[in-house]
Amino acid sequence: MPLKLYAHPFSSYCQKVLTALYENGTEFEYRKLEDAESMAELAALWPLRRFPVLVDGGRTVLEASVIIEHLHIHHPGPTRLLPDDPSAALEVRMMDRFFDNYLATPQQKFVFDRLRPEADRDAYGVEEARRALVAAYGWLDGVMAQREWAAGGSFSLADCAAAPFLFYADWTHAIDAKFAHVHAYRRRLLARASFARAVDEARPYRHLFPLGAPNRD
Ligand SMILES: N[C@@H](CCC(=O)N[C@@H](CS)C(=O)NCC(=O)O)C(=O)O
Repeated sequence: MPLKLYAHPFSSYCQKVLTALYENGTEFEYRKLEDAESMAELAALWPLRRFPVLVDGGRTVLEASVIIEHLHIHHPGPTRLLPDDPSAALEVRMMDRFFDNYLATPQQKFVFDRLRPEADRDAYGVEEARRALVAAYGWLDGVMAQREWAAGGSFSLADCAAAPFLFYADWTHAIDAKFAHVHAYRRRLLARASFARAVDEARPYRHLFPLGAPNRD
């Protein structure tokens, strides 16, 4: 039975999983959430309706990081997205948590705020998110001064997370030019074939970006 992925091409968390799937040429059935039928199936699987969701046989797997861990265990390929060494794997998971919690979460705050009715917007919360993003860019710049990929020398789960979150974070609150290591890392991620494919598949949806997609990348 093929893997089924419920996802939307423009979603950052979906691109995180798509990057992992493309990295290893893993076959799957793409249940695109722009189709009402796929959305109804997603709602039946996961009432919170957040995506991506993976179905592998009788098992429903939630959360992008856990989906990638599932792929690593049950559908491994040439790119080992988690190292065998438990201590090295901890570094990958720590960086993955950094990208989810301190890049994706504040970045989504801007986007979700813009989607609210104007009277319900949260200027204070958005300013907090902006400060968090700037602090995260600064911390990451120091880390990436020494590394090619997020957790060291090889592409991993953490890079699958970094790629879409840095991509959209720079659109949302531009990464200052002084963070040259973050910019160089973002360029390496954009040049990686697996992520470049996810970006290309999402091009037709750029008009959906509520903050106005810049004409680049
Ligand atoms: N913690 C979830 C987050 C997933 C998430 O936030 N997905 C967004 C799309 S990028 C979503 O489902 N948005 C729809 C909504 O919030 O209703 C994960 O790691 O997969």
